[in-house]
Amino acid sequence: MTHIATTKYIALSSFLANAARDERIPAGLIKLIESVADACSSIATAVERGVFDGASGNAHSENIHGEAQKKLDVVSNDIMMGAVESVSCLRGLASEELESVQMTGHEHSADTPDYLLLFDPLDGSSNLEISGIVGSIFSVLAAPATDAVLDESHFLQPGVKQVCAGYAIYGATTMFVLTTGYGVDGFTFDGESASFVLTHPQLQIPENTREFAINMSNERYWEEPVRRYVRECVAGASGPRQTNFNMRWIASMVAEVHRILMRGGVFLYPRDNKNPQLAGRLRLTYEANPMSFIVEQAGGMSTTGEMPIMEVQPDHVHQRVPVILGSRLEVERLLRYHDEAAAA
Ligand code: AFP
Repeated sequence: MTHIATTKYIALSSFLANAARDERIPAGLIKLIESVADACSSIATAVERGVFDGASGNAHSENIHGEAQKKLDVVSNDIMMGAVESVSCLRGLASEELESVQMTGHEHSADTPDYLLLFDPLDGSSNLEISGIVGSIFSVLAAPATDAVLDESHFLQPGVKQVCAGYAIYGATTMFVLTTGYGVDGFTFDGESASFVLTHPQLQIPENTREFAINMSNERYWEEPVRRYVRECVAGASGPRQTNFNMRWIASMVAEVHRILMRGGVFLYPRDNKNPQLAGRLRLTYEANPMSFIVEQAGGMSTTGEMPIMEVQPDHVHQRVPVILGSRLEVERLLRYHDEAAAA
C-alpha cells in the first residue's frame, strides 16, 4: 500500500493561525474552532466504536422535538459540551439535544470578543444502525460585549450575523468543513498525525446541476412550486427541462450538503402540510443557518422559498424552517416558481 505524505498538507491549527495573522478570523475564535474540531474527531471515534462501547441503539429518551434520542446523540452532545465549555471566550451554547440554552459562566473580557455556539452534535443519527453517514453541524455568533447575564434572546440572531460555521462529516473519511466568511475550506482527518489537514481549499459549488435531493415520500404534502420543480426534473429529457436529472436522498443533511459542495446539486426540505403547525423539518439556528452560510460562501444559494434563510429572524432557538439550498441557478428557478405561484 502506498502512503501519500500528509506533511504536504497544511494542518488546521496552522491554517487558523495564518487566517488570524491575515485578519480573516479574530484570534480569539481560534481556540473555539480548534475545540469544536477536537470534539468532532472524538465524535468520529465514538461513532466508529459505538457498538463496542455499548453506545449503539436508542437512549430511551426524547429530545426537545419529541424525537427518540440515540445513545450516540447524547454521547456526542456530552463530547461537544466537554470540549468547548472551558474556552474562555464562549459565553453560552445551544444544542439540538438540550431543551434550553446553557451559559458557560465565563465573564465578559474587555480584551477579546465573546461568542455563542449553536450545534447539532449528531445529525442524521437514524443512519447509525445502518452504518450510514452522520455528521455534526455548528454555528458561532458574537455575544454582546456586556457583563450582564446572557439568556436565549442573545442567541436569536439571524444567520447573516454568523461569524463562523461548519460541519464535520463521518463517512468514508472524516472531514471538517469551515467558513469564517472568506470562502469554504475542507479538512480531512489524518489518522497518522491525528489532525485535520487542508485537502479541499476554497470549495465552489457549480452553479448548474442535474441532481436533486428531496424525500419523495412527502410529495403529497408539498406546495405547488416544489411539486412543479420535481415534476419537471422527473420528466427528464422528454419534459420542459429537456434534460435527465438524477436523485439522491441520504437522510442526513450533512451528507447532502457535502455532496452538493463536492459536485453540485440542490437539496430541499420544503414547507409542507404534513404537520401544518411546523414551518418545516429542519432547525434554523443550528442546521439551516450554518449550512446556508457555507453554501453561500461556496457560491451557492439558500432560501425558504420566500426569503433568504439567513435573513429569517429566529423566535426561539429550536425553531424550524423550510430549506432549499444548493446550486445557484436551480435555487433561483425554485424561487421563480414560488414567486409565480404567489402571483397567480
Ligand atoms: P435525524 O438526525 O433525526 O436522523 O434527522 C436528520 C434530519 O434532520 C436531516 O439531517 C435530514 O435531512 C432529515 O432529517 C431527513 O429526514 P427524513 O426522515 O424525512 O428522511
